[in-house]
Amino acid sequence: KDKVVVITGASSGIGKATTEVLAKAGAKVVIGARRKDRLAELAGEFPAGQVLYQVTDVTDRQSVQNLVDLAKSKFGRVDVLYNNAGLMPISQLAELKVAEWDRMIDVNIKGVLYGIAAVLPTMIQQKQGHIITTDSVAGHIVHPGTAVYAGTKYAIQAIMDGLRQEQIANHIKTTMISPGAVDTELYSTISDDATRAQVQKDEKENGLSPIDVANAVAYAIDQPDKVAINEVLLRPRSQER
Ligand code: NJP
Repeated sequence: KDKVVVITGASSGIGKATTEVLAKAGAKVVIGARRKDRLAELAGEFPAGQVLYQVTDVTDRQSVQNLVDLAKSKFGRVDVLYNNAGLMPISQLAELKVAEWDRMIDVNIKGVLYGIAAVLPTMIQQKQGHIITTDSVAGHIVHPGTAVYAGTKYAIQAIMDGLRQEQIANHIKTTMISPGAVDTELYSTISDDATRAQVQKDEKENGLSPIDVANAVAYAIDQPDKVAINEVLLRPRSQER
């Protein structure tokens, strides 16, 4: 209940909801994203000093390190890192939206690796820790248009399972949270107007609430020391694939 948790991508959607669920349960939470106003507003929902924020760009290794260092300097340790920041500018490969491919790789893969790099020495020294990442149903299934997005989430499956195996001796747990559609602002990163409108409509009408996903994160964190929840895959009941 009094764990120290660092969350990236906490300015909206799943990261914001997770901050609220964990802080209400008593955790000390250090939140990062690029939009300062959103972070400040979220931190302001809680007693002073319980939720700290820092503007963070996960594509910048030093920026992620600074976020983790803030948690260490204010609270003395880091129990959980939740690598949640991500984007989903989906398109067919033949459209050659190469800048968007680069961006997804930078945020969804390299951002997660920078989080791992920022926290791993501390967790190894503590001989205790928990690294969580928002993966996706797209880490298991690809559709036309989702090749690169799914590719980033498949990559995270490999990285997180490698991390799990390497860090068993140091008592570091790993969890992938893999949702289907969730009603968040993720659609806003899609550049094609018709696709963006369709995804927004689907997520609003059929998607999980961000709180549903946050509850899965809390479940993984709340387990006894011996129990590692390595993945939670949750879909809206109506979602087929
Ligand atoms: O989306 P959204 P979600 N540096 O757009 C941040 C996965 N997922 O909550 O920087 C730092 O509301 C951005 O903050 P800001 C998805 O792949 C979702 O749905 O201020 N932060 C915001 O806080 C992703 O990994 C669905 O713009 C950066 C957050 O990321 C995770 O869920 C389904 C950043 C995005 O919040 C959270 O996304 C699924 C950067 N460079 C997986 N760039 C779904 N919604 O349906 C972005 O399977 N952020």
